[in-house]
Amino acid sequence: MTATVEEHFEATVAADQRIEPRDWLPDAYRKTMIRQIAQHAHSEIIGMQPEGNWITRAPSLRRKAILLAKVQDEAGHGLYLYSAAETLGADRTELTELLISRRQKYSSIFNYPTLTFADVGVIGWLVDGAAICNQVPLCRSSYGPYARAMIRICKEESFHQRQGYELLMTMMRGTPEQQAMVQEATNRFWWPSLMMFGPPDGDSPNTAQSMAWKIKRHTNDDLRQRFVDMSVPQAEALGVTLPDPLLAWNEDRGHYDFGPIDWSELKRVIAGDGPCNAERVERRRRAHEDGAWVREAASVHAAKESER
Ligand code: FAQ
Repeated sequence: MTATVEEHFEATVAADQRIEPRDWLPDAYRKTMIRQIAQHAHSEIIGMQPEGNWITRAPSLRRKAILLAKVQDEAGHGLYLYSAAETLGADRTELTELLISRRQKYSSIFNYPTLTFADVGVIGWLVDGAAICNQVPLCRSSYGPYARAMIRICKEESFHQRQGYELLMTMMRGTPEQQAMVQEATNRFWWPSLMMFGPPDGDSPNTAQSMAWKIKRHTNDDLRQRFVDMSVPQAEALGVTLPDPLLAWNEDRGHYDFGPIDWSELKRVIAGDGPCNAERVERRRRAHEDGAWVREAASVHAAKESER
């Protein structure tokens, strides 16, 4: 007896194989996948802005070249992810419209300002560190084009994390003022980095279904704990203090305990009321409008080419 398309889908997920664009998939799976990939793509594109703020003010040619390369990688990740969303039938122009009209989300972390050059290092260390922690398991996500995109993206994120950590190591070997800048940037980014993993499991409406479909491989809280465990020894090696007096090794659990997260702050930032939400979206909208002539010219050129 031949399997129905539904049975084929269920069997593929159960066998830990990949769902591909040509396969039948439930509407709700498609919707969830488009939502997650689009939010991820938007995060990469909006995520260029906080660090982009420092390209013209990098303290040396070497730091400028590194930062330029990193921000370009983020653009590449965004485009790569929009392509993955297109394999599900999403339209890239529509996704951009949804972003700039604030009907689709992007990561809360990019709504915080970058006040000093130490922020560039701390974003690499903590924000890219959190991104890697979250995204390495997504290399085994059930949707093939997304899982494959994650492999390449994670390789580049590892370079991003290292460049941030190396920058901070250099600053920590510098003057007391430079050391203070690193500590102050760490203080500002620590809690928002923990929020990147999403709401606590009990308040995460999407986790159960996404885990059942093997879109997500771990819960938000599990990944957050993994990130804390990973970051504490890195902070010690660096010589900075993480801004949490309750952070302590728990022998019984085999993990670090940490203090309560201010979930009202995450809710506020996701709802659009973070320190830089308006500025980030407005800048993206302006860039999209300024680029309209390029898209028009490219379409006219493509039409002429196909006529020939
Ligand atoms: N910010 O039910 P859940 C990067 C939303 S890394 C904003 O738990 P889910 C690299 C969530 O979407 C950052 N919204 O949802 C880089 C959902 O919204 P809904 C991007 C958040 O999907 C580094 C609602 O709350 N990484 O860009 C946040 O199961 C440096 C309920 O939450 C990814 O996107 C948040 N922090 O789990 C670039 C990774 N948390 O239903 C530049 C892929 C939750 O209203 C510089 N995504 N929400 O649409 C994921 O792994 C998941 O989507 C989670 C959320 C874990 C983010």
